[in-house]
Amino acid sequence: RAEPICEGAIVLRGLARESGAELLAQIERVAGQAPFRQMQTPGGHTMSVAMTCCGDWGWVTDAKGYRYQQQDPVSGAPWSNMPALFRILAADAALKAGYAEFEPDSCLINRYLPGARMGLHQDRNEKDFDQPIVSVSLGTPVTFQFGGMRRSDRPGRVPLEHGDVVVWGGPARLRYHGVLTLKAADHPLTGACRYNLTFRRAR
Ligand code: MD3
Ligand code: FE
Repeated sequence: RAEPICEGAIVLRGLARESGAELLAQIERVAGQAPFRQMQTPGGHTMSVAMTCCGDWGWVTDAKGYRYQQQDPVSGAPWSNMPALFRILAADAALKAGYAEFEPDSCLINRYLPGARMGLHQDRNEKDFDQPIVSVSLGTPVTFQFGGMRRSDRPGRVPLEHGDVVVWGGPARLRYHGVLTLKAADHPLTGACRYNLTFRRAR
């Protein structure tokens, strides 16, 4: 059920599985307000992953850089509220990993189609690195990569499936990580898609 990945990181296998259908219904609601879009990196590349956000602060990237902001840059409107189910799931996972009272103010929703990937990077746009990050995988399986504190550290691999939840904190919080290219597959709830919910305390 709970598998340590490295110091400070733990996978809670299947924790979100039974809420999968309701989580997907909420993703559709959020995407109705702020449709999935492939954003531009500061280097001018289009991300292969499509993203949307909910909560007080949404993570965005464009030519000006990576940042959190309260308005959707596409519509200018605020992001939609974080669904109660999202907040409860994130807090429950964090508690199980030893972090009491995790109150995320940001949920980034990543959508991977076959061929999409996320290269090794650090999550460092948040204010307080003592706050953990909770990640929920839905849909088709993928191989997750976690490296060290330097991009050049050779990464380890963890398979992540529908319903798996990972909590990263403490000494793992600033590790490099990424997602290998999504393979073609079929999931009864999502078809060919993989979704990842990333819960963070931005401010
Ligand atoms: C390991 N997303 O959006 S979240 C991201 O599956 C991102 O979409 C991945 O990385 C995805 O930034 C995985 C898992 C994650 C998040 C933060 C971490 C892993 C982490 C911070 C440190 C180490
Ligand atoms: Fe990340």
